[in-house]
Parts: sequence; C-alpha cells; structure tokens
Amino acid sequence: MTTEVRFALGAKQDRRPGFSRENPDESRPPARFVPSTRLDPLALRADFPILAREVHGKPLAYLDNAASTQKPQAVIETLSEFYRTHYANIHRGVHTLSEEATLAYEEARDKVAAFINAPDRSGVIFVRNATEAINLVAYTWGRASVGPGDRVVVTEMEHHSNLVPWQLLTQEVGAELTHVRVTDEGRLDLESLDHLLQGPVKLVAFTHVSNVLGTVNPAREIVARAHAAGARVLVDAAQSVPHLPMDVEALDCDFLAFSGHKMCGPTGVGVLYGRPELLEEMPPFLTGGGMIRRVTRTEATWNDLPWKFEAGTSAIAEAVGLGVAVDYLSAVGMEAVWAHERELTAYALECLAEMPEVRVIGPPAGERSGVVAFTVEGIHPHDLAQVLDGEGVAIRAGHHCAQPLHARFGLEATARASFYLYNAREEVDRLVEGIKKAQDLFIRRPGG
Ligand code: 7TS
Repeated sequence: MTTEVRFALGAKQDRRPGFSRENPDESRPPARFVPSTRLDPLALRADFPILAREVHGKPLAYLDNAASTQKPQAVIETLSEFYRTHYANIHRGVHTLSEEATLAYEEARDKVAAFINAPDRSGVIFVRNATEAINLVAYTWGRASVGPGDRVVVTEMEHHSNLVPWQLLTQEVGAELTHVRVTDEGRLDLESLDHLLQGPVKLVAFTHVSNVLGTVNPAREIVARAHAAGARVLVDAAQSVPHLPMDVEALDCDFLAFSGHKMCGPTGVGVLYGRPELLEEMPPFLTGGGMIRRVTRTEATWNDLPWKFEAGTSAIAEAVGLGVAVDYLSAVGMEAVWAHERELTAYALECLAEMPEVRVIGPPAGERSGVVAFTVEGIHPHDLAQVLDGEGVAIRAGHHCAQPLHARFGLEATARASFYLYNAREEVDRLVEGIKKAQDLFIRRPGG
C-alpha cells in the first residue's frame, strides 16, 4: 500500500519542472533546460496553466506574487488525484484510505521539514497560513511568557499579521510594544534594535523580507543579537521561504511562520516551525479532537508534537499539495529562484529609474527580493492598477497590510509589482509600457 501511495502522489512531482510536457522522454531534459543556478521562466510558464490565459484580450502578466502565487499543474493534479483516489480523514481510521491519507499528509510534513532544513519534524506544525502561525505563538507562548512591564520588539516594516497579534498581547498583559525604526532607504536601523534590546525584552518578532520594501533583513544577525539579550525570536518568513533557500537551523530562530499559497501551494495550509522544546512547554492553542491524548469528563492531556497544535480535521489535501509544491520548487532549485527574482528586480528598478515621475521605496537592487512598490506622480495607485489590468498586467495597489510602514514614508498607498520564478523580462517591459499609458491617460503632457 505504501508503495502505491508514494507512486500515485509522486508520479507528477518527480518530473523536472519546466520541460515535462514537451519532452516525451522524461529521463532526458531538453537542451533549453538549464539546471544549477539559472532557470528559464519561459519554460517554467508551461507548468502553470493559468499563465496561458488572457485578461482583457491581452496575455496575462501576473505580477502580484507577494499576495499569492499561481499553482503548477503538478499541484493542481495532486489535489484532484488525492480526492479521487486516496481521500479520507487522517490519524484515526484503521481502514486503507485513512492510512493512505495519513501517510501522504505526514510525508508532506517531512518534505516541508527538509525544505527549511528543520532539525526535527515534530517542530513543523500545519496551520492555515502565516497569520494563524503568528497568532498561535501570540496566544500560547505569548500569554504564558510575557507579563506586565515586559517588552515585545517588532519593526516598522511589519505586515499587520505580525503586528496586531502583538498589539493585543501587550495591551492585554500590560507589556510594552516597541518598533525598530526603518531608515529612509528602507533598511532596519540596527542601532535602534540594540537600544531596544537593553531592557526586559521577551520577544523580537520581525519580517525576514518586507512585503512592501522588498528589504531582506539580516535575519541571522538579528536573531543572534536578540538571543544575546535573552529574548525569543519569531521570524515572519511569509515573503522569504517561497523565494530563497531557507535553513532554519542555521537561522537559529525560535519560531518561523509562512504560508503555502505564496509558494505554489494551495490556500488553507501554512506552517509554524517552532523549537520542539518550546512547543512542548507551551499550552495548546485550539483544543478538541486530534490534539488530545486522554480526556475525562473534566480534564484532558495533550497529544505529542506536532499534533498537539493540530486540533480538528486538518487541511489534508492542501498539505499534500504543499508537499508537491515544495518538490516543484526544490526541483527548480531555490538558489535559481532567488537569483532569477533578483535579476528581474534589478531590471525593473533600472527601467523605473528612467521615469522621473516614478518613486520607488526600498533599498537598491542587491539588497532586496522581487518586490517593487512605487508611486507615480499625479496618478493614484488604484487608477494605475486599473489601467494596468486593462493591459493584462496584474499588480496590487493599496497599503498591502502595512499601514504603519506607509505612514513612515508619508504615503497612504503604493502600487506594487512582485515577481516569481515564472516571470520574464518582457513582463517588466509591459509593466513599464502600462505605466506610460496611464501617464498618457491621467497626465496631460505638453504636446500630448
Ligand atoms: N507576513 C507577511 C510578510 C506577508 O507578506 C503576509 C501576506 C502575511 C504575513 C500574511 O500571510 P497570510 O497568508 O496569512 O495572509 N502578504 C500579503 C501581501 O503582501 N499582499 O497580500 C497578502
């Protein structure tokens, strides 16, 4: 049975991405596939059915990957195949389907653990998304460990999901919430971190990569400084795990949160990685079925990790789909994904720098991920996004769930293009052309 499930769910994922459909002999990659650190986005696009569609009669240029990414055929097929042939509830039945589903779900956990180099699979907890992972820590570890007069340190560049849970916690227990400053260039001011660490700091919670500025924060350095000050560290990796090689052991953080849907996986499944010894000590988050060991009329004891934190029926098929997404990204190679995004971002920044009305926020290329947020003088970001949509170019406009960060830069909203492995330079050109079109529409140019 085991072999059968592995075969069925592994059939698609074992294909090397980027060339599978054009290559009848799957044992030999075609010439255009370039392994190692380079990838061919045009070849990879063939794996993502949605990228073949048109929007308003134009080919889709999907540049909203920081919000969510598209799904490769292997993930889509896995969901369908799992429901068609292996689906049942997990961890409870002795019947064949339940055993198959349990095996597939737990294999997905192993894949995720390997992907982030987690030293122990028991620290990999499936949750709904990064937001839930952070709330889990705030409600369990936070309520048990942070008290009156203690300090929680976040940064000015947090997504609301890594800010509001800490606002509620500190308000509730009478602790202090402080923010590491962001410089005009969009970097964290590490001097202000050191200053904030000189106090009763219980936790430093920060984003590895900003979803607005694209800044890649020096995470190892921050973790080391926070630990030296006696604090625990939570890394919001929603914008890093999908884009760069992650080694949670080397990073040495206490908690790490990310979402499956931002890394080619399905919605409804995300991950909290935690140090098992901390997770052991923490009270449970949600309670009920699956997370207990023994229940009497009045009391209960908890299941082993990681199931202690997986109450109720999990997003089973989605977790299996996330495992396949991880296989897909691993086959492409995270070094290659990262290098490609940085190259594309450098090109986008170069093009936008030639447009005097465009103001990009965030650090220079080389210090950032594939996220580019900007304003265009005289055009509201929503108007710009609408014109671009008419051209088939999908970007996001607004505050991107980072209002304090926008306020820091004196802005209400920005337009944001964000890239992934399947984006190509031509799509950056179409973004630039779309901005010019919006300028022609909204700004009467001399002689225009
Ligand atoms: N943390 C960061 C840094 C994020 O960018 C996001 C989502 C989250 C947490 C929350 O992720 P979720 O899956 O739980 O919703 N960021 C965005 C964005 O930039 N646009 O839409 C969602």
